[in-house]
Amino acid sequence: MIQKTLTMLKPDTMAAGNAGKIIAMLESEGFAIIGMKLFRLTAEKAGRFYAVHRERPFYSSLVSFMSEGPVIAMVLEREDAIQHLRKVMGATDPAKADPGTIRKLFASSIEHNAIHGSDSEASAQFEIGFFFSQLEQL
Ligand code: 3AN
Repeated sequence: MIQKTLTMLKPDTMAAGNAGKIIAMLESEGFAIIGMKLFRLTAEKAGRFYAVHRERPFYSSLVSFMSEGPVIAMVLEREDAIQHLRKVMGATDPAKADPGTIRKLFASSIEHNAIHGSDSEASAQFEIGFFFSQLEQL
């Protein structure tokens, strides 16, 4: 099934100058980029984006990390986009990520883990709508 998913290149990726390499990997995996924006999240907006993690011990640290520098958000389209992006990203903790995955190659810790990808149809819908209007997607 052709699906859309939301990815974000996190502030660690932008600071390290790895955005281009990660975008090239996503394109070579067959994802079409159908929406793209570069911006800096406010702490308030990062907090709303990660509201599902509100009760987790790492929430405030995550919110401050995600608002410390620019991010690139993209809407990606592909067969089985949600699951395939999760596979290409690798495990949340780069120490547990498979060789060749984005997080194995570019993440430095479980928090500074380079890239975000929606984890379900419901979260993809919420996250795409959070950043992109209908008019901003092909
Ligand atoms: P994923 O990004 O693989 O979907 P989630 O949804 O469990 O992982 O976590 C969202 C984000 O919260 C992660 N990308 C990571 O930046 C941060 N995070 C998750 N678990 C931890 C943790 N144990 N300590 C610090 N940060 C964490």
